[in-house]
Parts: sequence; structure tokens; C-alpha cells
Amino acid sequence: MEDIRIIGKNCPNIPWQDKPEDYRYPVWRYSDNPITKINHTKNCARIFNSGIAPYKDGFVGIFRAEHRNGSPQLHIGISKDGLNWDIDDDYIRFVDTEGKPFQPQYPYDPRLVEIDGVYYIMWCTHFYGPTIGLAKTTDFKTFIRLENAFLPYNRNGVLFPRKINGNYVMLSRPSDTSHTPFGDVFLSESPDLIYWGKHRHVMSKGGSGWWQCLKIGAGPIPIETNKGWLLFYHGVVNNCNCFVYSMGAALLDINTPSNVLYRTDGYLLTPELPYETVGNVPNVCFPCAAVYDAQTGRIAIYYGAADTYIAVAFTTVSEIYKNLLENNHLVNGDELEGRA
Ligand code: BMA
Repeated sequence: MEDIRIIGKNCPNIPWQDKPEDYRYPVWRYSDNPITKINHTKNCARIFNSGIAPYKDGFVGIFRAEHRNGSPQLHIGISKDGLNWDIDDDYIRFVDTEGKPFQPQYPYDPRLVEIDGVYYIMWCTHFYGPTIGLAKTTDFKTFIRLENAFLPYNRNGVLFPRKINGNYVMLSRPSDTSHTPFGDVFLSESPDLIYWGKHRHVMSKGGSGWWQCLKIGAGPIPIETNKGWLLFYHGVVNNCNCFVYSMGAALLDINTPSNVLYRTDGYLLTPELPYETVGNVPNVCFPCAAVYDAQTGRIAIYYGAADTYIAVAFTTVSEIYKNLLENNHLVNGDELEGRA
């Protein structure tokens, strides 16, 4: 069997720790988690669910920071090692395509992707309810807000890192106004990041594992491999106390990414440690970013922990692929039902 490999850039300074020898699972945590603290800056009371990407000789982040009035804003941060972050105390000011100020209302859960030298930010924005906001920057100084991608209600908008068959492609999770108790992942295409169509269903909630029985949502930007797109996503179960957010992975067809090739059966990461189980919202692991090194196959995943901190977990593309092959959720091909 041919090995899986990442198709993309090398990142030799990727945050990394080897897997502990006695650890039996494919994703392991950074030993100094969490990497942000409560009241990280004067204005940023809690920083979690954030987009991070390699930039110049280090890393750049668009951080979801809740201010001391309880509302989120987006803040920029830079880091040499991807673990120690210098995060601006002031929030990002956006302009529209004509250069006039345009400030999104309570933006949250940003993702960050580079496509052909332009960095795009997707976040959950307010437009008569939650939907997907979009902006671009080339220098992390000027942030140009583009048209919202979708109608309300929607969350977890995640652009692929390149056009597929000539179009931009975005994953999203149609939802409702509040703490949505349902949700599947869909995909939409656009020639210009303005007009979206060719909507396709990608993955349903539920399946054989209770951990993802309520709703699911795309996480970090999909990683291109020679076997397909590697997607980390969150899955949610509602127990008698709360929603519990865990992380799984799927492999999507390279040319038709609405076609799910494999999907993990059990979760890869679930709240277990105090910074994940205790916080503003207990029991949340919410992955929003992953950086990789194509040469070694190393992947560092950034996830929001308990809506209070950012934490890091490590894996390799081979570990995840092996897990996907051995624990494939699609045993009965049930994802094929109802395909557009
Ligand atoms: C979701 C989003 C996330 C949050 C999660 C858990 O609906 O709002 O930002 O991390 O709930 O509270």
C-alpha cells in the first residue's frame, strides 16, 4: 500500500513534541497546554477557537478574544514558534472594498487560510442571525471585508486552501439562531467568492458513535494529501448536563470533496484534562486550525478548550490515515444516502 503524504509546503519550525512512548492513541497533547491564559491581555479576557497559519519565518493568528463585556472580537497575533504568542490588545478594524470602515458585529470562531498569496479569514458573523463572514488581507495591516458567503443561519465556514475544478470551495454547517441542536456539513462552490452555489451534502451528524450524534462542523482548513483532503472536524453529543465537543477526522475525495472516503469511528480528542473540562463552557475541544510540515507529515492542531483557552495537540498524517483505515465509520456506506 502506498504511503500517505501531505501535498503542501514544508514548515520545519512547526510546534512539535514526540508522542509519549506509553501513549496509545493517534493524537497527543502538548505538555505545556494551554498556550493562552485567562486575561491574556488587558482587553482579552478569554482567547479560544482561533485561526492560525505559517507566515514569514513564524506564524500568524486571528484570535477570537472575548472582551470584559463578554462579547467577542478578532485580534491579530504573531509568534516565532507557534506556541508563545504576542496578541494585540486592540481588535482588528476592517474596511469594505471601497476602503470605508466596516466592523462586523460580534465575530467569532475565525479560520485563516492562504490561497495564492492572499490570506482569507472566515468567521461566524452577525447578519440577522449567525452566518459566514469573509475578509482578506495580504499584509495583516489592512483587512478588507468581502460579501458574507451565505444567508443566515450558518456557522463553521471553512475554505479549502486552493480552487478545485476552477472554483473556490467552502464547507459550512447550516444552523439556527442559538446553541443549535442539529447540523450536518455541506459544501458550496464559488467562481469569485461572491456568488455561491453547487451546494452538496458532505457528512451527517450521528452514525455509530454517540460523540457526534447531535451536530458536526468542519474545523481547521483541510490538508491536501495524495489520498484526499484530510479534514478535522468537531462532533457534539448532548448529555444530561451539557453539550460535549470532541474532534474526529475524515478523508474527502480530492476532486469531489463532497465524497467522504473515510471517517473516524471513535473520537480522536475529547475533553479529559482540567483545561478542557473546566472553564467558561466546560467539556469543549473545538479545533479551528492545523499547521503541517509536508516533509515529515507532522501536524499541530490548535483547538479551543472549554471556551477559555487555546490548546495544541500533535499527530502525523500517517497516524491519522492508519486510524481512518482501521476505524472507518462508513462501514455500511450510510453517508451515500440523500446525496445531491
Ligand atoms: C458553539 C460555538 C463555539 C463554542 C461552542 C461551545 O456553538 O459558539 O464558539 O466553542 O459552541 O460553547
